[in-house]
Amino acid sequence: MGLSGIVMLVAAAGATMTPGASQPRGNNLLWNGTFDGRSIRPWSLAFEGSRDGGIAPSPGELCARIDRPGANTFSVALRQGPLAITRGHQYQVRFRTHATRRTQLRPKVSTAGGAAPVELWSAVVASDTTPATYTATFEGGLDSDRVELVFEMGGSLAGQVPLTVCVDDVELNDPQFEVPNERLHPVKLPAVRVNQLGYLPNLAKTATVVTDAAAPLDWQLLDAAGKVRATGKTQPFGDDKASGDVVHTIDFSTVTAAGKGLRLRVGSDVSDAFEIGPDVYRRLKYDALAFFYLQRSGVEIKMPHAGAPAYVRPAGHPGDKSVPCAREAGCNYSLDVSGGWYDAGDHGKYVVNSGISVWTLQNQLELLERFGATAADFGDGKMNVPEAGNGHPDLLDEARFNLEFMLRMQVPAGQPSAGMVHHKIHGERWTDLPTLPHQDPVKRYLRPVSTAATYDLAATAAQGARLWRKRDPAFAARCLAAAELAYAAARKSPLIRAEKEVQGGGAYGDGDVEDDLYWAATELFVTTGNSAYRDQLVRSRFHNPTPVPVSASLMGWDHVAPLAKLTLAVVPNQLGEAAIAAQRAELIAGAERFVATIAKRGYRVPLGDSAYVWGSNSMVLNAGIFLGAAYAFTRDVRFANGLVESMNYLLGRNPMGLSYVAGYGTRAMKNPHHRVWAHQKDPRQPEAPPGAISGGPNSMLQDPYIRKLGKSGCPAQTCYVDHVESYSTNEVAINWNAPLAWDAAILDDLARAANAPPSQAAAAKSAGARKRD
Ligand code: 9MR
Ligand code: 9MR
Repeated sequence: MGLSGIVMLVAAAGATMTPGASQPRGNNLLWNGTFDGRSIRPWSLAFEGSRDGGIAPSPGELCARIDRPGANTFSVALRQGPLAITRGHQYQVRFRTHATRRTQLRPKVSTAGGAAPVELWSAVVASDTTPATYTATFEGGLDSDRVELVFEMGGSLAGQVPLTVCVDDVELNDPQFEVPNERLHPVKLPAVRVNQLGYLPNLAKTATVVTDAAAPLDWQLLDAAGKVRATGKTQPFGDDKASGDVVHTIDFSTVTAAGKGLRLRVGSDVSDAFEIGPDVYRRLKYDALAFFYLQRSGVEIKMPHAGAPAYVRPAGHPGDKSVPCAREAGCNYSLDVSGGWYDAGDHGKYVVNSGISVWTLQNQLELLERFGATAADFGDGKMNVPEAGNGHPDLLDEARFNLEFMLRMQVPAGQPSAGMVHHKIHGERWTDLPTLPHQDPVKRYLRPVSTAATYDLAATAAQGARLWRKRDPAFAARCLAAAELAYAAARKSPLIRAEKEVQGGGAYGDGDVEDDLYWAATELFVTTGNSAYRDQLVRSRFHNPTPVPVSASLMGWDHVAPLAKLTLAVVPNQLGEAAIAAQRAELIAGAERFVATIAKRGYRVPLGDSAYVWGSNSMVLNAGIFLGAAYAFTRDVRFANGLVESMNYLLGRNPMGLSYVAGYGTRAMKNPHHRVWAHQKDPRQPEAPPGAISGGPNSMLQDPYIRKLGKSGCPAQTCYVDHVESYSTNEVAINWNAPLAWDAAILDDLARAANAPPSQAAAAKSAGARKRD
């Protein structure tokens, strides 16, 4: 099991535990120490081999049946973690135990993972047929949020097997532990989960009900007055691994009449209210973009563009007009890297993440212009931006605001790495929450150049060059020159990796730059028609994949091959009809896989059902881009419905019963990890603005706040908390809001009459929905 590393001791190991009655001292850090529910989560019980034992059914306690004790004491182990321990706090361990025959247990508190686990406390206690309560205290010897409590029961500890050992009422108490609010006030959710914003009349309408009923249940669709508008039967689905829920699904697609304040009822459970109507995504498609204005650096954020006075603020980081190289960057100039968007809840500006975000905004216009009916909705004067009235599409103006920042990150002529691009610019340490951008006291530096950042500037600027060619030829020429220079520089320095994580900024370490090269060559080819770029792109392993690799459907800041494919498939170019058709086919195959996955999930998401990554909501949104594009290429309504289902999940049809988009839905995200929208930490600051989307569930639980919530082993879709401190599950970011804008814009486009897909009623096999007059 690989646990034989060096164990450092920071407190007395083998300490004594007193049997006998005792009182809890302080608040309990542990979850489910009483083992009252159906599941032992967040505990886990492990044996050396899967046939060495198991859980012995015994309601209200945890009993381990040991058939074979294994070689080591830890060969049988019940554990809960990660837990957060604070140096100097006084901890008390309490639990009850009994066993079918005399045996021993070794409770222990130690850090988990890493090469050298640190043991904070342990003891060996006896257990037999007479239940006994044990108590011990110890002092927290270090600060760590990776600690676990383990009961070792194997190896030499075990008495004669087979035997059954039980524990119950397990507590790890700390008088100074601040019990998280989420724990003191758990939210009671409706069992019927819906898209809290609403549904488009001509597309699929589905919901999910949490119930362990075996047979189909009756559902009713209620209007705002409580009148039954439609009825039908649920479809039992069963255990849904990604959510941990047992569910049925509801299909009410045949209901096409518009209405507001609608609810779905199953038994006595009633869903949150929602709407059916063609305008459901009308406002969201703009609010998702308004996020970018609020993230602007270097300019005053003013009304009316700020949306509400609470978001008005002075220009952030005026010092970005002259930022020196960090020592590690190996240069000695300062650059004007002002402007651009702040990446996320932090005030770093990162070229790699800028690349995909700018591209997504620009691609939204490219796709709508060619396949949609609503490109003009993002034209001049249509968005709430200061550039409205300048004669150019507002969407391009917003993208340009960051593109211009990216251009400034390029190493100037005359320097040794001229043409390369600095990976990022950020402070030398993290600032506190909240910190207003104009009050940030931390020194900021240009970090070293990287090949990935250089290709990503090349790609995005090449795309910008074709979009601005007729609109602003001088700017277009500047973009193209920068792109070609960057491309050439990166070809000469193909292996400059991003530096590893340093204080005060995200890493955005992109291990493989082959996809970035493919993307840059592709954008340059589509913009210029130059055969040298074509020769490069067709050579890429990402261009002609055999067999269809994940790269076809995996899209993110470090997986940019799909961006190239989307460009080839959307923007007219000279690659040749057959080759373009092949790229479309690959994107469509990716979308087909998402459609197939959706059908296998209780909450109908296009994601796997085990681990969800940091920013998982963007995986859903980027799957939406595949689905939306596949619909544009094929007009096959299954793809449009796949996009709808993806959005349903994000807008409330999920096990958290939460809309991850602020301002949209009855229970919407409010408290993102953000240095301005930190209302939860400082009531003078605003909550998240409408249209900002959270990164969402992250199975790795990579921040201390979520680690206090007893979430270890959480079903993927529940590894989340709407709390300002939870930066690994509840931050916002430009590369997450960009696909939200894209998806919402395409959905709104689908809803417009001129472009409406065939009626859902004809396309879908209805699951028992029956309309009433
Ligand atoms: O606030 C930072 C957030 O924007 C990043 O996504 C995250 C991971 O890089 O780091 C956050 O900063 C935390 C830092 O990593 C550790 N100390 C606490 C910081 C919270 O503000
Ligand atoms: O989105 C990024 C995610 O894929 C990484 O796993 C995570 C940790 O490196 O960082 C995320 O990006 C953050 C960045 O490093 C700093 N600004 C906030 C970003 C979103 O949390």
